[in-house]
Amino acid sequence: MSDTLFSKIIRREIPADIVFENAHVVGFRDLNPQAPVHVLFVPREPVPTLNDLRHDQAELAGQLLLAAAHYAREQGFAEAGYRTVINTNADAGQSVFHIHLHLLAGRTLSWPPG
Ligand code: DGP
Repeated sequence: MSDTLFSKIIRREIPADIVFENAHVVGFRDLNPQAPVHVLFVPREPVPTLNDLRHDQAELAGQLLLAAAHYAREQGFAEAGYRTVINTNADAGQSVFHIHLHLLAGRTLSWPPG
């Protein structure tokens, strides 16, 4: 499996503002934030896209969601609300092929998204 920018962030080979870490997931601030809070939650295991996630990796998806919810509670915006997004491939604008969950918060988020 190819190495990604996000694997390098996880290994601390390139800098990032890491705000969450556990055995399964690392969370760091997006370089190009789309909301006052914009954190990317990335599994340590480098799955390229949601299409590549296997059934035996189902726990990985759960860990991403649980990490985001934990962070939202810890930071105090869980009740106000937040959005979680996984972009997959070209039509969704995926640019880094290491699956990641965007967490956006800190403003009212419109729907439908662009
Ligand atoms: P996506 O479009 O879903 O693949 O989102 C990739 C996000 O990654 C995008 O919002 C910008 C962010 N990003 C790209 N390069 C870097 C980087 O080097 N550091 C950080 N912190 N974020 C990055």
